[in-house]
Formats: sequence, structure tokens, C-alpha cells
Amino acid sequence: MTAALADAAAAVLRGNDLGHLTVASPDLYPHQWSWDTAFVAVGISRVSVPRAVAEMTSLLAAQWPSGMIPHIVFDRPSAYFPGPERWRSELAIEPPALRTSGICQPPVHSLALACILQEGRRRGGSDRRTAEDFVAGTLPGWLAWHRWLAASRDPEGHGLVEIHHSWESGMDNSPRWDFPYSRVTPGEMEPFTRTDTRHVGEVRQRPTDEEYRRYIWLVDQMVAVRYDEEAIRKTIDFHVADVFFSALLALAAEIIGELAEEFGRRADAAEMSEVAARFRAGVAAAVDPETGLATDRDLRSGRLLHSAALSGFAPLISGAEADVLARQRELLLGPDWCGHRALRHAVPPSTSPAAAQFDRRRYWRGPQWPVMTWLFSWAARRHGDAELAGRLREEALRQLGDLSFAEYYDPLSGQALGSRAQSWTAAAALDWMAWS
Ligand code: 2M8
Repeated sequence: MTAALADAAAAVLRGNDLGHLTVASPDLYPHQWSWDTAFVAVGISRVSVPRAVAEMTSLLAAQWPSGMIPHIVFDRPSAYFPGPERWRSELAIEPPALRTSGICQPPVHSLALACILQEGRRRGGSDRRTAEDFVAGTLPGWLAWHRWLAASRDPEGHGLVEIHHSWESGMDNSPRWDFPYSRVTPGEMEPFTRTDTRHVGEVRQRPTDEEYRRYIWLVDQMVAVRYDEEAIRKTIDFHVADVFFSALLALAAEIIGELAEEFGRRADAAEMSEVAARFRAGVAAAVDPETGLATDRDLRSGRLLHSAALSGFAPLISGAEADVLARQRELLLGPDWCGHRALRHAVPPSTSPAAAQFDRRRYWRGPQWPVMTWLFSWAARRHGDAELAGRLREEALRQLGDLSFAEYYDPLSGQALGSRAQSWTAAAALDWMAWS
């Protein structure tokens, strides 16, 4: 079974490989996505270190002059909507060299750098050299990305990252965003046709048309100001402090700081360790003492966004004081989350099954996402909680036993949902299989 799972996962990644990049999924997402690429590179490194390096290199080639790593790189024509014609990145005040979207996604890239380096060293020989040369040579680019996030997305230094579109959170239609979107009222806009719903078994597994109208409205708002960050902050209808993105920045900055130290960049290392501390503190301060969950904030109204979404466990990602971590762990394994009695597999659902907003089949509103389970297990291992990491891994591998490598799963029935042969799901499986 184990060998079959690893073989099937590797076959999925080969099937989605265009040579220099891996598409996020064969039909639904036929391009390179930013955070997908990092997860994919972690998995591919278990098969080929040079190929994992190529994956990250192709993403970095799309970096904007500002330092931003864009959320989608469009390198071939496709029916994906919104494509480059709607994003119009060429109109940006400082345009990128490639055609890309104009927003970003959470910075999980340094996790991939660390994994590639570790795997290269474990294998030794040319893999070791390839990994070390790659990290040493591209550190300036990755550092610029983290620096841009810390400066442009937290200009006042609160330790929380602002986002301008829920696509930036990666959890597009999570209940986290219901309130801010209730205040986004699209005006007149160029008509469009969705293509995403053609690639899933039933429309209800995707966001609604109303949500899509808002998503595209925000894209048009950013194009209108030519992606000028200052102007976007003033004009965009969706302006939110994202606690989960912030936790990932804390973790990512800590890791890239360690890499910088190792490769002799002491000033960069000190700077990144400060960034990590700032965002870790921002996340800790966002924990609601009553619920024990971290909370986003709507920056237009100032309102705290209470929701029973997985992002509430941000401290388990960023790291926190022992008592905070202990409470979060208990909650995560408790009856409202992984320990809910109706769950088929005890892995974190995207929204608590005990919450009113829980929708077992709709995208980020309930289903379990294997890549998120991988992230929580990887972070637990890093923060010294091997027991939690092992539990999550074991359950997740059982879930993946259907070999569909689905984008997400119905937490109650265990049914595969969304895209099949999703790259990051296969990558998570490959990495877990290699854990000792
Ligand atoms: C989903 O998002 C894209 C837009 O970015 C979409 O629905 O078209 C999200 O799950 C996101 O987190 C992910 O990176 C992307 C590709 O897997 O798909």
C-alpha cells in the first residue's frame, strides 16, 4: 500500500509537469500557483532535487520588481478565468517580466527551500551541491519577497499582514470573509464567464456566482490603479488583516533568517528574525481569550471577524507560548474539530463541523484539505510536537488511500471533491511517505 501510494503520487506530479513547472491541477488550474509551487517542490524534492529546484526557479522568475511573488504565473494560453487578459499585469506601474496575476499568496516558499536543502544534503553528491548553490544564489530574491510583505503589507508594524482579496489568503470563500464581502457591492463591470465550475462534479463544490462577481470586481479595482499598493490600500473594497497569512510569514521569516545565517548573511538573518518575532507577536495578540482561536480583522470597519475557520489555529503555525499552544492543540483535537464524532478521518476540516457556516462539500467552507493537514503536521514537527505531527500524518495517509489525490474531501463521507490529481495533494503524500 505504501509503495503504491508513493508511486501514484509521483505519477500525478509527472502528469502535471510541463518540464519547468508543475501546474496546480490538470484541468481546473492549468498554471503555476505561488503557494502550490512551494508545497509541490517539497514533494518533488523527495524524487528529484534538481527538479524541485527548477520548480522554485521558475516561480522566482515571475517576481515583480517590488519583490512580490505573484499568485499565478500564466505561461501558456488556457481557458482559466480570470486569465492574463483580465489581470493585465502589464499595466502595473512597475510591471513584471512575465504575465502574472497581480496579487500574492501566503509565503510558504522558505519551507520549500529548507526541505530542498535538507533532502539535497541527505542524498549528498551533486544533489547537495545543486541544493546549496540554489539556496545561496536565490536568497536575495526570496529575502526581497519577505521584506516586501513586511513593509508593504504591514506598513504600520502591527505584526499582521493586510490582504486585498480573499484569493490572497488562499482560503478563497472561507466564512472568515463573509462579513467583508457582504460590504463589497460590485458596480458596472465588464461581463465574464466562469470556467471553474466545468471541472468539478457539482457546482456546489465551488464558490457561488455572487462570490465570483465580487472576486472579479476586486481584480478590476486593482487594475484601475495599476497595482499601485498605496492606491489599492485606499480604494479597494476588501481590506483585511489575515491572521493565518501572518502566522505563515512569522514561520517563513524565521526559516529564511536561519538560512541567511547559515549562508553568511548576518544582517539579513537579524532582520528576518525581527520580522518573525513581530508577526508571531501579532498572531498571539489576535487570539480571542474566550474561544482560544486567532481572529482576523476587517480593516474597513475595524470589526473583529469571529469565525470557526481553520485559520483560528494560526499560533500552531507561527509558534507561541506553551500555554497558548497547549490550548490550541486541545481544541484542534477536540470535539469541534478533528475529534468531531461525525468525521470520517480525524484531520482538520476547513471550518468546524459544529459551526453554523459549515458546508461539507463547498470548497473552503467545510471540506478537509490534505495540504493543510500537511502544513499543520510539518509545523507541529518543527515546533517539537512529534506526537501531533504523527497523528495527523497517519490519519491523512488513510484519507489519501483512495489514490484520487483530490483537492479536498467531504469530512463526513470521506468522498473526494474538487479537482482530482491535485499537485499539492500528491506532493504532501510524497513528503509524508519519506518521513522517518
Ligand atoms: C484556489 O484558488 C484559485 C484562485 O487563486 C481558484 O479557485 O481559481 C485556492 O484553493 C488556492 O488556495 C490555490 O492556491 C489555488 C490552486 O490550487 O486554487
